[in-house]
Amino acid sequence: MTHQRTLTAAHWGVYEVEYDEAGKPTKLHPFSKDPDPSPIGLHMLSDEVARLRVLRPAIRKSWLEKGPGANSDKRGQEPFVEVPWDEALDLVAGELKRVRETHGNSAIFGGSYGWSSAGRFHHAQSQVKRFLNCYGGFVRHMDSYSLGAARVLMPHIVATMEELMAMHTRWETLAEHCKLFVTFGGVPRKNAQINAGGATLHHVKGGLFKMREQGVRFVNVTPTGDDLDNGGDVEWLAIRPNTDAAMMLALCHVLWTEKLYDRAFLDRCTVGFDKFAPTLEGKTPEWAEKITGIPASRIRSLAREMAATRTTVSIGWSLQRSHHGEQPFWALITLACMLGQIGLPGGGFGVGYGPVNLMGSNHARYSGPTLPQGTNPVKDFIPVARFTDMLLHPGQSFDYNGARHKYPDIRFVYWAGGNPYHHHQDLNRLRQAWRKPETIVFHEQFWTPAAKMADIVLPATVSLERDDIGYGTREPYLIAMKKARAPLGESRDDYDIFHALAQRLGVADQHSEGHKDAKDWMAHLYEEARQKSAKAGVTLPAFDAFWEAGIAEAKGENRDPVMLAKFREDPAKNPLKTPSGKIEIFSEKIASFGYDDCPGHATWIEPIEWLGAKTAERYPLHMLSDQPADKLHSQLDHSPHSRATKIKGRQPITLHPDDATARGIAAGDLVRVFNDRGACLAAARLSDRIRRGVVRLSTGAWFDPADAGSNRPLEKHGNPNALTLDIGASKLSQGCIAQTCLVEIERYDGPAPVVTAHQLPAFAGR
Ligand SMILES: Nc1nc2c(c(=O)[nH]1)N[C@H]1C(S)=C(S)[C@@H](COP(=O)(O)OP(=O)(O)OC[C@H]3O[C@@H](n4cnc5c(=O)[nH]c(N)nc54)[C@H](O)[C@@H]3O)O[C@H]1N2
Ligand SMILES: Nc1nc2c(c(=O)[nH]1)N[C@H]1C(S)=C(S)[C@@H](COP(=O)(O)OP(=O)(O)OC[C@H]3O[C@@H](n4cnc5c(=O)[nH]c(N)nc54)[C@H](O)[C@@H]3O)O[C@H]1N2
Ligand SMILES: [Mo]
Repeated sequence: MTHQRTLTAAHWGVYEVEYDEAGKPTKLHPFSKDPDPSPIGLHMLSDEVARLRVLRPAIRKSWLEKGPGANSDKRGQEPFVEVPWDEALDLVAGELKRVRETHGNSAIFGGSYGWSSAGRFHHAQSQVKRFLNCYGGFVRHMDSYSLGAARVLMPHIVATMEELMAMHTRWETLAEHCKLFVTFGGVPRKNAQINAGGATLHHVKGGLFKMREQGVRFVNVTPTGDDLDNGGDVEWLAIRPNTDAAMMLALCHVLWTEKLYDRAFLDRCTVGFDKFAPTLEGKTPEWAEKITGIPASRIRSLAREMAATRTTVSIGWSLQRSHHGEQPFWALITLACMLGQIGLPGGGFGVGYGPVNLMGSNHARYSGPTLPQGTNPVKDFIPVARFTDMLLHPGQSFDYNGARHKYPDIRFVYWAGGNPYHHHQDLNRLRQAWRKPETIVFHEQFWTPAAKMADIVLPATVSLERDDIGYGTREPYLIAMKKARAPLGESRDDYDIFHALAQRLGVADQHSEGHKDAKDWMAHLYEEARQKSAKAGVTLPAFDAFWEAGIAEAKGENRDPVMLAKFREDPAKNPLKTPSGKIEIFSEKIASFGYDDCPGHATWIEPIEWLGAKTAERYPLHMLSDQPADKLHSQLDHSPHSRATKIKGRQPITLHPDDATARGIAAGDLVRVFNDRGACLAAARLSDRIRRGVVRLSTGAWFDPADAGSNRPLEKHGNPNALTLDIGASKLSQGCIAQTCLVEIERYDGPAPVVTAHQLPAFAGR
C-alpha cells in the first residue's frame, strides 16, 4: 500500500511529506503549487536536526538539589538532570504557586517573545499566555523586535502596522501602473521566504520580475546592493547605514523649494504640513550628502524624477530597528504625502515590500483561526526589547508612548517559542541580568543556547508530530498540517504540558474551556474563522471537508487592490484612526509628550553609533545584522541547509574588499569582530556589493561563548548580538536597535576554538 503524501506548514513554506510503505515519513518535497518554494525546510526530517532535540524533562543540577535561585550564576555551565514528567510538572506547578503566593503574579514574566512554529493552535507564544492568564496573569511584552519603533509610531500618524501590512498594493498593480520604484533597504527575496503562520505561494520574485518586464525603473537605497533582484537593472545608491531620514528630508526639501509638492493632496488628506515645512530649512541635498554619502546632485535629480512620474517609495523594517528608528518611517510617509500619490495605483508608499511574503499579495483578506489567550489581570508590561533592563532595574521607571511606567520585580521567567539568546541585543549584558530570576522555565524542541541557560527545560513536539492548521495573512490556502510521526523521545505538545500544569493548579476547566483535545479545539477555532471570513466575503469549506482534503482554498476577491484608495477618494467618509482622521505630518499628540528624541514631526537625529560618530574613530565599521537567508532567525541553525553556508564552521561576515585589504584579511580568513561590548569570531566573505565601511553579519548562529564564566567571553560562532547595543530606539517606542552598531575587525591567527553551539549540554545523575 502506498501512503498518501500529507502537507505540513512552516513560516517559510508548505512542504509535502512523503512516506514509506510502513507509514514512516521519509522525505519533504516543496509544495507543488508554490512558484518559488523555499529550501529552508527541506531537511526538517533529517537526523542532524533530530540530534539536538530535547528528549526528556531536564533540570539544572543545583536548582534540583538546592531549590530556586541556587547558583543562578552557573546557568549555562552546570549539567542537567533528566527527570520523569510527573516530577518535572510537580516542580513547575509548585514553583509557580510559591512565587505567586509570595510575590504575586507580577513577579512572573510570561512575555515570552518568539516566532514559535507555524500552526495556529500549537502556537507556543499564545499557549503560554493562555495558560498564565488562567493562573492569574503575568508581566507581558508590548510590540515586537521586528517593528519596535514602527508599531508605536505608525498608529499616531497613519494606521497600525498590521493594517498597513495587510493593505499593500498588489504586485500586479505595481507592474501595471508604477513607473519608478524607490526602495530604502531593498526588497530582499531571502526575507520574503517567510510569512507568519505559513507562506504558501511565494510571489515576491514573480512580482519584481514582472515589474521589471513592464518597464518599472528601480532605485535601491541601501548599504548592501544585493538585496533587490528583479532579473535586470537596478540603480544602487550605497547609503551610510542609519542615515536614510536625512536623505528623505533632503528629497522633501527639493520638492518644497522647487514647489513640486501636491498642495491639494496635503490639504485634503494630511495635517501639519505647514508646521513641518519650515523645519526643512537648511536640509538641502548638500547637507544630506555629508551625512548619507549620496551625492547631492543625485538626491536633487531623484526628487524631480519622483515628482514627475508615478512613484512608489518603499522601506525595509531594518531601518526602524535602529536608534531613532521612528524617523525614517515618518520621513517616508511625509515624502509620500508631498508627492501626493498615496491611494493611486502604483503610487504612494510601502512599509515593507520584502520583509515577509504578505505584502503585495493579491489574495483576499480574511481571518484565520487563533487561540484565545484570555484576559490578563496584571497591568505591568515592558516594551519587548527592554527585557534586560527589567531584570537589572526592578522599580525603575521608563518612558513609553506618552506615559511613564515602572519595571516589575521578576522572580519567575516562563518561555515557550522564543530564543532570547538569539533575539536580544548585547547578550553579555543579558547574561548578567539572567542571574536575577529565581526560576527560568523553557519549553523547547531543541537544545538552543537559551534552553541551555534555563533551570527547567520541558521537551516540546515539533509541527510534524502534531495536528495543526497552517494559516498566514493574505495567503490563499489553509493547510491541514497532519501529524506525520510520533513525538521524539518524551516530548509533548505545549498545550498538553500546560494542561497538565493547569490540572495541578486547579484551573483545568478554564484552560480547556470544555474542549476535549487539540483536534476538538482546532475544529472550533476553524469554524469560528470560517464564519468571520464569510462576513468578509470569503468562503471556506467546513472543517471536516478541509481536514479530509488536507487543504482549503479561501475563495474571495481582493477588495482593496490599491492601498489607501478609499481614504484618498473620500477622507471624510473613510477617515484613518489617527486623531485627525488624516495622515499626520505633524502630530500634536507626539509633540505633547515632549520627547527630545522623538519630536512632533520627522527629523534627522544622529544615532548614538554611526559612521559619522566620534566612536567611529575606534570602531570604524558599521555592522548590520540582517535576517539570515538560510533559516528563520535561529531556527534550524543546525540543519544541513544552514550549516552548508558556514565557513570553517562560523557565520560568514561580508566586507568590502578594500576594507579587507586594509586589514590584511583574505576571503575565508577567520576574523575577530569586536567593540567595547564584546567580540565574536566569524569568517570573511568579500563582496563589492557592500558599501565601504559597512559589514554584514547575519543573525542566527547559535550563541557560543568560549568561557561561559567570564563577563565578555569570545563568542566563537559568529553571533552579532555579542556586539549589538541594548538601548531603546527612543522614549516613544523603546524599540530594539540591532542595526545601530559600530565594530572593528582583525584577522584571527590564533588557534581556532571549537564551535560547541551544536553540542548537547552535559547531563548528570542525581
Ligand atoms: N542583531 C539582531 N538581532 C535580532 C534581529 C536583527 O535584525 N538583528 N531581529 C530581531 C527580530 S526582527 C526578531 S523577530 C527576533 C526573532 O527571535 P526569536 O523569535 O526568538 O527567534 P527564533 O529562532 O525564531 O526562536 C523561536 C524558538 O522557538 C522554538 N520553537 C519553535 N516551535 C516551538 C513550539 O512549538 N514550542 C516550543 N515550546 N518552542 C518552539 C524554536 O526551537 C526556537 O528556539 O530576533 C531579533 N533579533
Ligand atoms: N530568510 C529569512 N527571512 C526573514 C527572517 C529570517 O530570519 N530569515 N525574519 C523575518 C522577520 S521576523 C522580520 S522582522 C523581517 C525583517 O525584515 P527587514 O528588517 O527588512 O530585514 P533585514 O534583513 O534586517 O534588512 C533588510 C535590508 O535592509 C538593509 N539595511 C540595513 N540597515 C539599513 C539602513 O540603515 N538603511 C538602508 N537603506 N538599508 C538598510 C540591509 O542591508 C538589508 O539588505 O524578515 C523576515 N524574513
Ligand atoms: Mo522580526
